[in-house]
Amino acid sequence: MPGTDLLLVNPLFLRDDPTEAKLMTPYFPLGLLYVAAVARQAGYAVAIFDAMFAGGDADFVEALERHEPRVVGFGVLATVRRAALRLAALAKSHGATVLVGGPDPTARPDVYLRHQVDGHYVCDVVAVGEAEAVVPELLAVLLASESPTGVFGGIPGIAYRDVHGDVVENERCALIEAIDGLPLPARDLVNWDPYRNAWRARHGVFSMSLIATRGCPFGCAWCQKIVFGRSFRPRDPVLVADEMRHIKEAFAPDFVRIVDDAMGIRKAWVKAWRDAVLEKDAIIPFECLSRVDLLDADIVRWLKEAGCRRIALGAESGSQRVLDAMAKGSTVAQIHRAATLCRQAGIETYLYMMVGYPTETWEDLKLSAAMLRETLPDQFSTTIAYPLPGTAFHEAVKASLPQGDGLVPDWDFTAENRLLFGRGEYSTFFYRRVIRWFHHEWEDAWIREGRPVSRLQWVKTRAALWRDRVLVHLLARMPGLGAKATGWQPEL
Ligand code: B12
Repeated sequence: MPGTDLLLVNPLFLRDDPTEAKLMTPYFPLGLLYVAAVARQAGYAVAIFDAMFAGGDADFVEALERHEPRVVGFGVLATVRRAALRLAALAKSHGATVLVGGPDPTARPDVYLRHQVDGHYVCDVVAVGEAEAVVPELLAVLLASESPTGVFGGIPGIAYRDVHGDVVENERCALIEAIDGLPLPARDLVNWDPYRNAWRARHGVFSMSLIATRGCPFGCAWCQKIVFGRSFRPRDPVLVADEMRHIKEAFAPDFVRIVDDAMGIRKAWVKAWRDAVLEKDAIIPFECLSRVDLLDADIVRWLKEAGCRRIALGAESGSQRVLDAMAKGSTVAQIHRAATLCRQAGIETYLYMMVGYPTETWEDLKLSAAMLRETLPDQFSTTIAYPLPGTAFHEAVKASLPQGDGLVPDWDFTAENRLLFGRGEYSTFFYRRVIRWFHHEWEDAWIREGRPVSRLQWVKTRAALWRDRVLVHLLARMPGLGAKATGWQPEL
């Protein structure tokens, strides 16, 4: 499609991200599909370059040559910033105007706007926050001008360099209240075959994503709410059911991930949505995220009736003291209760755990391990706390850093948070061992609960558990071990 107005890019190369490649649960980012949909609705020719299964940068160059886009737009999370900036330089060298958006550029537009390759800037403009409000107007201006300099003055919701090269952030657009008026994500622009194949080969099911409500009013100190704010904006539950019906007919996924920050914020909404899904025969087995303090027997039952197979819960820690330090607003008792409610309803639980949050001690980690043994989630994952800009956690970490060394933590790979902002007692190495230890405690607890395993597997798990127990106990007594090994990366 030569002469494409807007080429939208998902810059996540699975081949370059060992964590994502191992998980193999690829989702095409919904945000980009919303941007594509509004741009198309406004009459622009839109195409997509998806790095997910691409072989490398040469594929992107080929896409640039095929589409000859006037504007190239990147949707960026912190984990793919490097790749996005690398591809942005290629887009620029092909004469395109470069637009970036998504949570990371929203949180730190200056990092993108100041980034140079061979003395040339690679990003022209950042869309800050929810981009549906700004993209049509911005495209009109960009496509009407020869050069992207000096044309941004009156456009809200963007950041750019002014004629002096200074970064300017215009007033933000208000959060979109009329979200039911937005077009459906432009899923038809994506080639789903490699997604379907990868999912089915690894997991036996193909999963797609959708969003039913935007935002979360809770205030966890580490959560970056830079795009949706502390808002809660549910879509009309009937329209969500319509979208599910459409997805079912058009793409036939075996599973859906509802990416809302927290299901169950408004109880009546869940009931209305469950009714609509049943009425429209729109059931697709799904998983969603929630908070342990939001679930009750009604909500869990309605979710089950609407097709829910798994609920991911932000448990984070088995220590009330740590939960309070995170401003989590929930209790350890509620974690136990939520796990029991889900089990009784026949819904799997997936717990998100976090280690390394400031003030966490060895005693707290032991409480987390015990909580995993007692609640027995069907799955769980543990991340090492990472301070995202725009969060209270980030502010606290920044304040505790030695001033003036010009170095900040960086995040090259998902969950491989090599941060580890020299604030705590323990090193990344220690926390990585803790993560393995948690895993073996949990595995052992399941075996004791009666999960059938071979004799060999049982011996292996016991051996790994005792090795990890000894190791983490020893490391816990040697604070600082390995701390220097992680180091700091200069800011891009
Ligand atoms: C679903 C989800 C996932 C899924 C799927 C991601 C995907 N590819 O779809 C999975 C589980 C894989 C995942 C993984 C991770 N995630 Co995640 N995830 C989410 C979640 C819950 C929803 C994302 C979503 O679809 N939102 C709905 C869309 C409509 O919103 P949006 O993406 O923000 O898009 C809007 C704007 O940002 C903007 N926009 C977006 N793209 C573009 C592009 C252009 C050109 C423009 C102009 C505008 C624009 O306009 C969009 C429409 O309004 C968000 C939280 C949230 N509320 O958004 C976290 C979130 C995006 N994830 C986050 C994190 C930290 C991660 C992980 C690093 C976690 C980890 N430790 O492993 C990994 C990284 C994965 C990777 N390598 O890329 C952070 C991002 C922080 C950051 N600054 O980068 C978030 C914000 C959570 C949080 N509150 O802290 N995630």
